Amino acid sequence: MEIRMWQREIETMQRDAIKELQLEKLKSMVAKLYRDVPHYKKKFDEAGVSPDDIKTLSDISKFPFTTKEDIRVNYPYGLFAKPLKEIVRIHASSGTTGVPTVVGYTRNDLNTWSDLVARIVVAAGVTGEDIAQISFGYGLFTGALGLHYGLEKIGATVVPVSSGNTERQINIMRDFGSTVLISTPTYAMYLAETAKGMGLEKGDLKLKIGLLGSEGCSDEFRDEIEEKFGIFPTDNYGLSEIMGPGISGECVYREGMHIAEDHFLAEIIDPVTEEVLPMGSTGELVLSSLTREGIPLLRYRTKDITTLIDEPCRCGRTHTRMTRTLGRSDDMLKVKGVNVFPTQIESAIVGIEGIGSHYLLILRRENYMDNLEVKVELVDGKVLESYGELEKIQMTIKKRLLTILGLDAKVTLCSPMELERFTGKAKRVLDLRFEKEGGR
Ligand code: DLL
Repeated sequence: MEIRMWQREIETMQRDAIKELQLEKLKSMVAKLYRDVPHYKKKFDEAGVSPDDIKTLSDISKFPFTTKEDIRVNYPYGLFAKPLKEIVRIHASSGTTGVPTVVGYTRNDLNTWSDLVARIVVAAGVTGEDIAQISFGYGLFTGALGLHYGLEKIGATVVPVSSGNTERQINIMRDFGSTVLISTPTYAMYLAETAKGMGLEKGDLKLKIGLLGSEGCSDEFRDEIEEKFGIFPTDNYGLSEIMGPGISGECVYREGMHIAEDHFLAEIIDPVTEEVLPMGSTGELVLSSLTREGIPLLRYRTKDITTLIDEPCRCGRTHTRMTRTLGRSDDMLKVKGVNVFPTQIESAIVGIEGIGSHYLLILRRENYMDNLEVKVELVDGKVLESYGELEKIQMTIKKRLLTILGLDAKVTLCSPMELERFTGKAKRVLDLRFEKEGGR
């Protein structure tokens, strides 16, 4: 099979050459941050480090981390390394708490960004012949516009539908002959259900590939999308602070997401001790910008838990890969002493016969103990009338959670389509532990 690549020479560079390139760029980036961004000058001075301290790549560990909070306290433009005159695009991530994190792109940043997105879409198997339906929300969110320009760059036909209006999405998909879907995995699942509800069979749509990113999902959830929609789903990762989509993406072998190492330096740290972990360890991904002009960040703590893979991939690409993320360190649930990520619960329940793929995890504190309720939908609402059947399904789920994760949870089965659907990133955890009595 011929493996297509967008920038073959860079994507297949020898590892030594990549590291050499990274060191050279890191040195000039650290010098630039010290010179142009007062926040970094202050932080470096406080930590007693200077640009001259970067002699090898691992010297980066002497430098302080950057967090979302650093971006927030510098709201809106305090961390920009270029005057606004040179900034040609602003994006922002609302987050769940208060002040948005604002990021700026220079013209060069936008060119780099579209090349990096072009790399991941080509890696996923998209070509200039494809019709790509973008079902991410257009706006300050980086997902839609990020994918948009990368797909246009490779010559695909872009259909910028944006998110929502789900039946209309399906009509467009059918009438325009969309072959690639760009959305979150959650929305892809919702679209698949809607298509089925509208009486469409797999063959009625021309969809082939799903570029599903912006949130994690389990392999089981993804297999269900593949099965229901008849598409080949691939994962791609990014975050607005660093660039948006295009930081890493899977190739057709789906054995980890290729990180664009000529633009980003990746480290894995222990999220608690903040110590850098050796290659192959699982921990928090920390990313440094090597080329960003608008808002370069050094050692940005992503909170995403993953593992780096150093060996070249079967596809011939040589840049380090990251495994699909397990979740965010701040999403980890602690239930009666068991630490668990929502995706692990998803893995254990999706695919069980008789239940759907949407779920809600509700945490409550009762008698000073954390209790977890797992709400899942039945595929067939009639089961609700048969107590015996209901109990059987409930027990299967309970047992799986206990044997696979050691988790003792209350399982509630609901009618089909009862749980909320999402057109972007899903919110599957409802934490009521710190609410006053009388809350839901
Ligand atoms: O979600 C950028 C993006 C858009 C990536 C479209 C891919 C496709 P933010 O809204 O800033 O940016 O959210 C970033 O989302 O730190 C992860 O926790 C999560 N995330 C993004 N992609 C993935 C993924 C975009 N493939 C935050 N798997 C990140 C798991 C992901 N989590």
